[in-house]
Amino acid sequence: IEIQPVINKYPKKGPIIQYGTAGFRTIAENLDHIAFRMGLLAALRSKGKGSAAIGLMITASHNPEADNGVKMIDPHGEMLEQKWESIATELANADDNLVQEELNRIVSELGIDISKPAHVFIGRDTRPSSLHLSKAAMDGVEVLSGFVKDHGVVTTPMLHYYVYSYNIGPSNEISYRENYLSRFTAAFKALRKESTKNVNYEATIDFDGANGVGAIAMHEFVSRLGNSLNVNIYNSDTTTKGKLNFMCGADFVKTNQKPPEGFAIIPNRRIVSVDGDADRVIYCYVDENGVFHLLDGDNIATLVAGYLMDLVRDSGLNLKLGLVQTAYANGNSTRYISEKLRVPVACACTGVKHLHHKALEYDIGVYFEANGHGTVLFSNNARNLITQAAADERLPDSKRQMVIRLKQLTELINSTVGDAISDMFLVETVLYFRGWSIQDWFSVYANLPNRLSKVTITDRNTIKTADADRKCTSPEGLQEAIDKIVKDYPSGRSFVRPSGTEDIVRIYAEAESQEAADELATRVCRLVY
Ligand code: 16G
Ligand code: ZN
Repeated sequence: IEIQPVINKYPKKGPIIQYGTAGFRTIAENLDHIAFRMGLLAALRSKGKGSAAIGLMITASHNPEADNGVKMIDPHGEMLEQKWESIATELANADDNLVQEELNRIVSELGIDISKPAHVFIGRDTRPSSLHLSKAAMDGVEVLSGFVKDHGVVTTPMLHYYVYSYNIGPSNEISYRENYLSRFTAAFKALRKESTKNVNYEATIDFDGANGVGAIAMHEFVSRLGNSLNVNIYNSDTTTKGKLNFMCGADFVKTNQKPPEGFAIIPNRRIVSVDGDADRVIYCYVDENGVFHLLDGDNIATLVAGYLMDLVRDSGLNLKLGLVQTAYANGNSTRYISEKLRVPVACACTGVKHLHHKALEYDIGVYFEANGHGTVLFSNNARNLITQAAADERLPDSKRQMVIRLKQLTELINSTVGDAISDMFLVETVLYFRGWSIQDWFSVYANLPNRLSKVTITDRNTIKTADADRKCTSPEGLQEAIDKIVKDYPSGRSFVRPSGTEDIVRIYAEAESQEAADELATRVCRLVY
């Protein structure tokens, strides 16, 4: 294959770049060649995977509008296999005249049969640069004679779900989009048919779409929801330049501990914020005294895992349930879920792929990062047991009802990856069955005050961690020094890790008061600096 002329259309630009925690991410101007080369690589990956569809998503998620990114989605709708991350990094950084050679090397080393057809699904967020980058990616696929399916503007989890749907079986007549929208609305509505003691629950939310694709998707859901949930959609301006993720969205709310701007806040009303590609969700509210309250991924995790634990128990099914968190999970959430609710908790490294992987160890694996990214995985064993029990007429009604509810929940959840909208439906469902207002949910446990800081050092890779980011193994002595400081703070905890997405080191600290958490963070920052 002679592709040099096309390679030359997308000359390499910018500094060396790595396939990071969530793909390549940098300022949009430096991504043309990356998008193109990822098109090439996705085509090869598809050929090597028996022509299964591979996804390419153009997004920089919660990051500023001027950034963009490319990430690859594997056949089951999951993140790219780790071994391929370094292959992607090498291809992305190869000099223009060495790209062809690099491709040949990948083909021969991995024994890829390039005569096989390739299928690549491409999606993009609403960033001004995304259309252009998606075209570059398509060019890459097509130059290797791959078939492109351009899904246009979609949320990241939509594309993950499309890839998964295509690869699990014959695609049905209705479109991927319609299939996605109708599956989750149907499950949500079915769950609402059961009446409950929904004493404090009110079926109205204010939705903050971060002026991104989440707002577009939500508009489409709302037209299908009927009166099962009243969703007021705000921050849905996806065309005015500069508005994406600006003063709104899940990352803004979580990082600044403030409600989103862009609409009038109604006291005690649930506000649901998603990020720029709608794979994260954060709840918050402002009470009647004007005090802001945040319900982040930890709160969602405990809500969901606690409820699923009850269903498993009440249904009598023998299923092992567990929750996976990261080191950033608030210590009180971990204590509450493991000690009060008796749900086993595991800790994984930061980044969805690590949590996802760990969650596969359970029959029902719930995973959430504090930043609002997460989902629930059901093992095949769990799905089979639930389906069998749901059809078992000998089961007493009370148990059967719980089994059926579990089954409906498996249909409500997008297990391929964290999906802000599917997660929101899940939270709304649990609150509905619990009969809880957002204050009821908030008062379940109190977060320990915490501080997340960052410092820039010459080479962040000198910092190495183990034990799911909780221990620092290099430079020597740093961990001992941290331990020594932490001893000064009751309930204190602190750890440092190099960011996987920015050239900085992150420092997390929690303690019994905000002052103490701040002070602890500052002292640990000084150790790193
Ligand atoms: C990426 C990850 C997110 C993680 C964050 C950590 C995915 C899809 N996204 O956004 O899960 O929390 O990176 O960023 O994996 P950091 O390494 O800069 O702290
Ligand atoms: Zn995102």
